Amino acid sequence: MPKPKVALLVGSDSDIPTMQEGIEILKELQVPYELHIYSAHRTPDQTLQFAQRAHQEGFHVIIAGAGMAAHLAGIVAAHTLLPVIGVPMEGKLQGLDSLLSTVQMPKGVPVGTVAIGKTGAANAALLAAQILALSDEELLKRLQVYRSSMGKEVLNKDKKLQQYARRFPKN
Ligand code: RP5
Repeated sequence: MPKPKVALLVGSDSDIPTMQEGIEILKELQVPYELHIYSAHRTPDQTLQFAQRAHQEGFHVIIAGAGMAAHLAGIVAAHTLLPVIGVPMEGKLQGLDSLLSTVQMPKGVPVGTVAIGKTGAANAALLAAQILALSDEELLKRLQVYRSSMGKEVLNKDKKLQQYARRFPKN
């Protein structure tokens, strides 16, 4: 098993069901990952240590998901030059609090922020895979399959819709 290049961090175990959406995609794309619970506020020292060591540990991308005053992605980004993808969790205020505290980074320390909740977790995983695919031809092929099967699914739905419309015309 190759060493994981994607680190998934969540601020609490309560964030894991949301992050699971991304985990499933990484599994499907055969991207090894490591999942950790690190909180910017409850375990600040361990969070910092992880961020500082992540590059030398062999990670290439970090996905960090947290809710409420979601400082996890930002604090990690401040301590590494690896790309950090922030996933705002949908805990309170429908996730708007997390979205703003993840996305509103000051100039100089970027956090690539995705959508709130499960959609964001899924897109974070895909984005991480796309970054890795820049130097992994096999992963690129798996991503191409993922994209085209997504397109086929939509076209199939449209086909069924058109069949239904023909069977039950409005007039
Ligand atoms: C944040 O506070 C976590 O990322 C989580 O989304 C939220 C609530 O945490 P718990 O109280 O459920 O542990 O730090």
